[in-house]
Amino acid sequence: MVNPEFMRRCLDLASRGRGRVGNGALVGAVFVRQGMIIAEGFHAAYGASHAERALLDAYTGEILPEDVLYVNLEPCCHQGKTPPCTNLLIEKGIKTVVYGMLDPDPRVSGQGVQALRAAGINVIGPLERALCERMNRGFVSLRTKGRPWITLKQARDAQGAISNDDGSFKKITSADQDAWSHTFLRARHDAILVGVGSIISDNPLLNIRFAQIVKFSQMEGLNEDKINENNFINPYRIVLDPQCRIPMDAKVVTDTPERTIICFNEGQEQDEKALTLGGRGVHLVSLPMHDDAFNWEALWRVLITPTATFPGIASILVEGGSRTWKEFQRALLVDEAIHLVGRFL
Ligand code: AOF
Ligand code: ZN
Repeated sequence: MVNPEFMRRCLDLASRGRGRVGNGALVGAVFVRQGMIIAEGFHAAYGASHAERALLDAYTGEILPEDVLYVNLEPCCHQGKTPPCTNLLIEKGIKTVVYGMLDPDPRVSGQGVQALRAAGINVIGPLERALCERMNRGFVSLRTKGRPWITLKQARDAQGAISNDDGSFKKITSADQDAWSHTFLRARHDAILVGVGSIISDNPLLNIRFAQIVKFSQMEGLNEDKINENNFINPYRIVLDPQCRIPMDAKVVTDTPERTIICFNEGQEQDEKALTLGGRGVHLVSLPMHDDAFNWEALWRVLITPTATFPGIASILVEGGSRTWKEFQRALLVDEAIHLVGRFL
């Protein structure tokens, strides 16, 4: 009676919110009648309608007793930035709901399913739970650990070197590996984090220019005019720079500076350089340090808390260099580590 294909379609739709939902969940929903999808919706941006509401705002047709709503996250039952989805589903007369995973948010966590069942709705799930949890690993990490999901990415040549002997930049990965890591690593995290040493030696752009992502418009033959050309958002860049050493002409503070977050030791706020960077739109975060390391808890608080100009983040790709990797490993802050081995000699 249930079809996992429909849950996977929910996940496809959910992924369209990547980079936009901030500290919220990636959620897609489909409405199925007689084995065919007749309406779709997704959580498009921080503060926007939840997936179920987006779907039901767009679908104004009849709702029949045999229709089934699929959604990859348990429908919420709390008043947040938007009203509870459970009330909406009940009011609309939907009789069957299939969900992918329970919502780890303590305001929901099972109570959404309970509310639907109490109203006589047939609730089925979890379905494709592992895939659903993988898609929302950042959101789950925020709600259960109070910090973003952290992936460590390291690139080394065949001998294990990460730079030339004098510490200068060495191109390690091939074009294919770059395309892969932009597509599957960078484009799937909300932020890319590096130490200022990497900025000084490599002057990287830290964006997803090599990502091989099919535009939604190409996938579905939609009218290009209706598609915002910013379908794919570059991740934020986070630079750990205790003493504010970043060069003023570094690419990360000249190209889209509003996508860059610089973290420095407390007391640098009035530094002339910091003020200039702030004037360009760079986000500045001053943090307490202990033993040469940032107070991570203080950093997480800033990064997961939305403001008027920043929706919060749920996942970080740590790209280096070696000192930064070591700090994350020492602080037990690694959820996943990816090793790319370059073929150049
Ligand atoms: C759903 N469908 O599409 C999403 C849900 O501040 P709010 O109102 O956006 O609420 C955020 C919480 O709502 C979030 O922590 C999660 O529990 C749920 N997100 N729920 O039914 C959705 N995005
Ligand atoms: Zn909701």
